[in-house]
Amino acid sequence: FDHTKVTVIFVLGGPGAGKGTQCSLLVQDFGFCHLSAGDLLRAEQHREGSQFGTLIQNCIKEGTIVPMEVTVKLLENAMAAAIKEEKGKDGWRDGRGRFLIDGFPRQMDQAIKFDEDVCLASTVLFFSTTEEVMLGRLLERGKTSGREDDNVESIKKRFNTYNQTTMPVIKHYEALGKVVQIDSSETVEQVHSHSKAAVQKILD
Ligand code: UP5
Ligand code: MG
Repeated sequence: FDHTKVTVIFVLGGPGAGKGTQCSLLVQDFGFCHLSAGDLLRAEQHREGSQFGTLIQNCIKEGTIVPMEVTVKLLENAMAAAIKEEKGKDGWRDGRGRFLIDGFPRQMDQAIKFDEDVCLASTVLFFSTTEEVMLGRLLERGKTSGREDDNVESIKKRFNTYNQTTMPVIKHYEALGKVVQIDSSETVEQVHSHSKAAVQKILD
């Protein structure tokens, strides 16, 4: 696809910060195509004939990062498919495709590869709150989510990877002046009103 004809916003923040929840609301406001790297990996894990099923399952349970080639390829394919489908529809406005890329990049090598091979993101929406809040939300969700990583052991490992590996990515984009930080400790509606205003500013 034509890389100059897409607007990409990365959505980052710790496990359970509310990335997916806020992305869904922003899709309703602005008609983005929302791609969650974690959701794409979980779909690939369960796809019949995938050679990466076991690898992905192990990484997700251990809270470690799946090798970047796998994730970048899944995102690139999903973007190309969306562009093919969406032209003329909501995610496609003024000749541009708009993407919210949720939960990616979470390691520096992924960020560099995506920048080089796919396109540059215009902004990073960074949802931040405390580990206490995130833990509470994930344990609550774990009662019904069926996610293999919504248990205390996996959550602690996810926090660790987030602090060690993903925070440096956020710092990198911060140095480039691309980060908009939003406190996601408040209610879904309150966080949404801040997110909506921030995205409106980006698109203006
Ligand atoms: N909730 C949300 N907002 C709330 C609010 N304001 N007040 C009260 N409750 C709120 O929300 C989590 C829960 O909290 C929900 O029950 C929600 O209702 C409630 P959600 O919006 O789902 O939060 P999110 O930030 O999306 O949390 P998620 O668990 O999806 O974050 P992770 O970043 O941990 O998960 P992800 O799916 O992105 O990645 C999973 C794994 O995949 C990673 O650990 C890694 O192993 C792998 N991965 C890679 O290897 N590479 C990648 O590039 C991406 C992922
Ligand atoms: Mg999510």
